[in-house]
Amino acid sequence: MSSFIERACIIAENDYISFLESNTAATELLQPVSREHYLIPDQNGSRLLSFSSGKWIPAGCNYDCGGRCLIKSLVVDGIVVQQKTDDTHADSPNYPQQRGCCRGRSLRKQVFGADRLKYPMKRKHYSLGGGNKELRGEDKWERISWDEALGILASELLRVKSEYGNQAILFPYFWADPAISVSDVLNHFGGYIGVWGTHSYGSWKLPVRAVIGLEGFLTSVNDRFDYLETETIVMFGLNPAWSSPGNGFYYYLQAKKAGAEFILVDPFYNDSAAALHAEWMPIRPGTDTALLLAVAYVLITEDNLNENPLIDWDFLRRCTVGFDADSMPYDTDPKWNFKDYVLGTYSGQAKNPKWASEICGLSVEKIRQLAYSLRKGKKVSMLSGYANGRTSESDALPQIFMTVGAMTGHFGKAGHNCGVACHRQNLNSGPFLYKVGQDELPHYGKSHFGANTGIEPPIRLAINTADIWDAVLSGKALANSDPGAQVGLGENVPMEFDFHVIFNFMGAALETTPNANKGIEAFRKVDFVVSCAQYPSGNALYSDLILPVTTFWEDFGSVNNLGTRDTIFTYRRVVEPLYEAKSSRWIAQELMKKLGMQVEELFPFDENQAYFNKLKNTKVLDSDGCSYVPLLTITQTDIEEFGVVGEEQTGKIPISEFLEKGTYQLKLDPNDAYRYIAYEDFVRDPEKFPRPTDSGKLEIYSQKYSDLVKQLRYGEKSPLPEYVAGKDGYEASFSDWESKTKGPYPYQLYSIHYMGRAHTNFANNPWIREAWAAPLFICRHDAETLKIKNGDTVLIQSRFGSCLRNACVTNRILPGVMAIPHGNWIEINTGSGIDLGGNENTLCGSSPSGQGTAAYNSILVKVSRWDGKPLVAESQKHLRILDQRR
Ligand SMILES: Nc1nc2c(c(=O)[nH]1)N[C@H]1C(S)=C(S)[C@@H](COP(=O)(O)OP(=O)(O)OC[C@H]3O[C@@H](n4cnc5c(=O)[nH]c(N)nc54)[C@H](O)[C@@H]3O)O[C@H]1N2
Ligand SMILES: Nc1nc2c(c(=O)[nH]1)N[C@H]1C(S)=C(S)[C@@H](COP(=O)(O)OP(=O)(O)OC[C@H]3O[C@@H](n4cnc5c(=O)[nH]c(N)nc54)[C@H](O)[C@@H]3O)O[C@H]1N2
Ligand SMILES: [Mo]
Repeated sequence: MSSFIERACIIAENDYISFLESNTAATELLQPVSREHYLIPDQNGSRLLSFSSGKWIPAGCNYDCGGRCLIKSLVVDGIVVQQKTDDTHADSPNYPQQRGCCRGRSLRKQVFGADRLKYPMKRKHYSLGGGNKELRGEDKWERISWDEALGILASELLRVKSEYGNQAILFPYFWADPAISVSDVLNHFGGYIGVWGTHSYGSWKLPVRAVIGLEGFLTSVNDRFDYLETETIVMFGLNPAWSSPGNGFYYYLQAKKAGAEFILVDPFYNDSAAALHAEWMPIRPGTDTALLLAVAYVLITEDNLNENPLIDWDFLRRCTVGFDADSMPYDTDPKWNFKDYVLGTYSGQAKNPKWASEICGLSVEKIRQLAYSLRKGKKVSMLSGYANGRTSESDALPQIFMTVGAMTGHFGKAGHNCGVACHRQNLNSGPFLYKVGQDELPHYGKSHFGANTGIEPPIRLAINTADIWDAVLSGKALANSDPGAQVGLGENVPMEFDFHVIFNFMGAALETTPNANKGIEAFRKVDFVVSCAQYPSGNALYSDLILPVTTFWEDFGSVNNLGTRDTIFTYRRVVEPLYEAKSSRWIAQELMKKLGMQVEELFPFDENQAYFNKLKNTKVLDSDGCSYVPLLTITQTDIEEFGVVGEEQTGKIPISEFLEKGTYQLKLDPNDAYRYIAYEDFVRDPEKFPRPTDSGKLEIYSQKYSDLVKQLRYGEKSPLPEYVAGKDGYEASFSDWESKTKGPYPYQLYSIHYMGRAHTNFANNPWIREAWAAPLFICRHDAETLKIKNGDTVLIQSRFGSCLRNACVTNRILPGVMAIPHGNWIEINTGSGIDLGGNENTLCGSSPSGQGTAAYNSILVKVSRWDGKPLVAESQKHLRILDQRR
C-alpha cells in the first residue's frame, strides 16, 4: 500500500467496528516514535517517516467564526503530521501574528476523523419521490456510486421541475462560496426559493446606515489603535474571548494594558469579562432597551449645564433629529419626541430606573452608576455584540443604543465609540484594506453582503429562515423579492408554496434555524432531501441522499480576508480528497452533465485558472489610503509554472512568497493613512458629510424605520426607540406579572456562541470535546432550588421540544437565566423525542418579530434533574459513525 490515504480507505471499509469502538481519527494510525519521526502502518509491517522530508502548506480554516487566522500543516507523504500557526514574523501589538485558536489548531483531528462521510449514500427505504419518508433520520444507509447518486439527484430535480416548477425547490443557505458553485447550477436550471434572515445580526441588521444612520459591518467603530486612548469600555453582551476569534481579544488586552476600565452588561460574567477584570452589570436577556431607556432618563433628569454636564447638547443639536420637541422632523407632531417618551409626559409612565430595574434586573443604583459611566466628557466606548439583538421585539435596541451614544457624544472622535464590535466587526475596525480578487467565473445573483456578483437569477424570492419550516408544512409564507438589498428589504408578500425538494448544500439548517422539531417534520414531508456534507450532523442524517464533500484542506485553494482588516490569506490543497469525497465544483459540474447542461456555460475554465484569477485580481490599499493596487507580482515564469493563461503584473510581493507564507499583512502605524475614526467627517461637518438617512442626521425619531418594519408584516414599530416586551421574554415567564407568579416555563434560556464551536462545526472534534464540555450553564441559586449538582444530567423543556445536557453550576450567570452552547448536533431519541445532543433549536420555537428577527435568545424553559440514564461526558462520547461498508 503506497499511500496512507488509500490505507485509511481500506481500514474504513473493512475495519468499521474497530473504528467505531476506538473513536480513532485516521491520523492516529500513526505512531510517534520521536519528535521527528512517525511509524506508519504499511503492507510490510510499518515504515518510518521523517518530518524533515515534509512541507508546510497554508491550510484553510474558513469557518464562519469571524476570525481569519493562519493555519499551516506539515505534510509528509500525504499525511498531516503537525500543525502550526503564524510564525511569519515576530509578534508585537502593532504588528501582531495572526494566530489560530484551539479549533483551527485541532483541525486535523476532524479532517481525518473516523466519522467523515466517505462515500455517496442513499437511505435504505428511499425510492423516487420519497419512499418511506417517516423513516428519515432513523433509516439505515446504503453506499452507492457517485454515478448512481448524481443520477438520483438529477432525476428528482427534473421530475419536480416538470411537475411543480422550480419554486418547489428550497435551498436553505444564504452566503458565500463554496455554496455558490451549486447554487449557480440550480439557478442555471431555472432557480429555487432561497432564504434571507437576520441570522447573526438580529435587530442590528436593518437600521444601519440609511435607516437611522448607524454605521454597520466593519465600519461601526474606530480602528484598533483607538482603544489605547479610551478610558472606559462598556461591553453590552460582548464576549470577544470566545466569539471574536483571530486577534479580536488581543486588542482588548492592549486596551487593558493601556489603562482602560471595563464594564460588562450581560447575563453572564463571561471569560472576556474575567480576563479584563470587568465590573459586571448583570441584566436579563432581551432587556437592554429597558435598561438604556432608564440610562437616558437619568441623563435627562440629572443633567445640568454648569454643575453636572452629562449630555452633549451640541452633538444632539447638530447631528440628530427627534430628541426633543425642538428637534422633530418638520412634518411630525412635536409631542412624539424621545425626551417626552422617556419622561412619560403624555403616557404617564416614566422610563425611570425603577421601571427598568423590574424588567432588566439591575438595581436602581447600578443603572444610575451606568449612566454616569457613560456621561459626556469622558472617553467612552460603548460596544455591543449582536446577541442582545437576537431577541424578540428588539427593534428599538440599535436605536436606543445610538441615542444614548448621541446624548453623551461618543461619536466621531478618537477614544469615543458607539457601535457593534463582535464577530469580524471586532476592534480591528475600518474598511477592509484588501479586495479579494474575483475568480472571473459567471455567477448568479447577489452575495450575502449585497454586492452584485453577476447574472440576474431566474427566481428572486426568499423566505425568512425563521419561517421556512412553517412554509414547507403549511404551504404559506411571506416572501421577499429583494432580500439582498442594502437598505432594509423589499416588501414581504404573503404567498403560497408547494415544496418538494430540500437541497442542503452548506449550512446546517436543521440545527441552526428555530424549531428543529418542526424542521424534522418538514424534512419528512417533502419528496426528496439531499445533503452535501462532510460529517453526519442533523441535515445529513434526515436526508435521502448524502453526497460527501471535501473539507477546506482538500479543496483546490482560495484567497480570503473575511475577518481581519489588515491581513489577507491564501490556502491551498493540503491533501488529496479523502475517500470518495468530492469538491463542490466537481459536484456542480457532474450535476450539470446529468441535468443535460453544458458545463462550459458556468465553468469555462478549470479550478487552477479560477484560483489564479483570484490571486492576480486581489488588490491592496496603497499607503496613500486612496488607491487599490495589485497585491502580487507575477512573472511569465510564474504563469507557466501555474499552467494558466495570464499576463505579467507588478504588485507588493511575489506570488511565490504569498503562496509559501499563506499570508500578507500590512504593517499599520497609528499615524498612517489607514487610520479609521468612524463618523469623523460627519461629526465635524454634518451638512457637508450627511448620514445617508432621510434627514442626513442620526434619527432618534425614524419614520423610515417604522415604515420598513411595517412592510415586512411581522408587526409594528414606533418611530421612536420604545420598549416592547418580547414573546418568550422575561415578562412572559410569569403567568401573572402583577403578583409575580411564575408560569409553567419559569426560566429564561439563551444560546451562546461557544469557544468549542463555530456554529455546528467542531462539535465532533475529539480534542475540542475534551476541552469544551458543552453543558447547560445554570446559577448556583437555581441549581440549589432545583436540587441539581454540578455535572448532573438535566432535562430542559420548552413548549417546542426538550433536550438533555450536563449541568455546569456557576456563580457567573444571573439567577433565573440559563445558557446553552450554540451548535450542538441534534440527536433525537426515537422513543422519548428528547434531543440527547442538546441542540438549542429543539428548544427555540420563536417566530420572527419586527424586522424579521429570529429570536434565538428568547426561550422559556423548565428544568429538572434527569433520573434516566445520565449523559456521558462530552469527552467520552463516541463519534457518530455511519456504517458505510458496501
Ligand atoms: N438558536 C440559535 N440558532 C442560531 C444562532 C444562535 O445564536 N442561536 N446563531 C445563528 C447565526 S449567528 C448563524 S451565522 C447561523 C449559522 O448557521 P449555519 O451557517 O447553518 O451553520 P454552520 O454550522 O456554520 O454550517 C456549516 C455547515 O456546512 C458544512 N460545511 C463546512 N465546510 C463546507 C464546505 O466546504 N462545503 C460544504 N458543502 N459544506 C461545508 C459544515 O459541515 C456544516 O454542516 O446560525 C444561527 N442559528
Ligand atoms: N467561537 C465562536 N465564535 C463565533 C461564532 C461561533 O459559533 N463560535 N459565531 C460567529 C458568528 S456567525 C456570530 S454572528 C458572532 C455572534 O457573536 P455575539 O452576537 O456577540 O453572540 P454571543 O457570543 O452568543 O454572545 C455575546 C454575549 O452576549 C451575551 N448576551 C446574550 N443575550 C444577551 C442580551 O439579551 N443582552 C445582553 N446584554 N447580553 C446578552 C452573552 O452572554 C455573551 O456574553 O460570533 C461569531 N464568533
Ligand atoms: Mo452569525
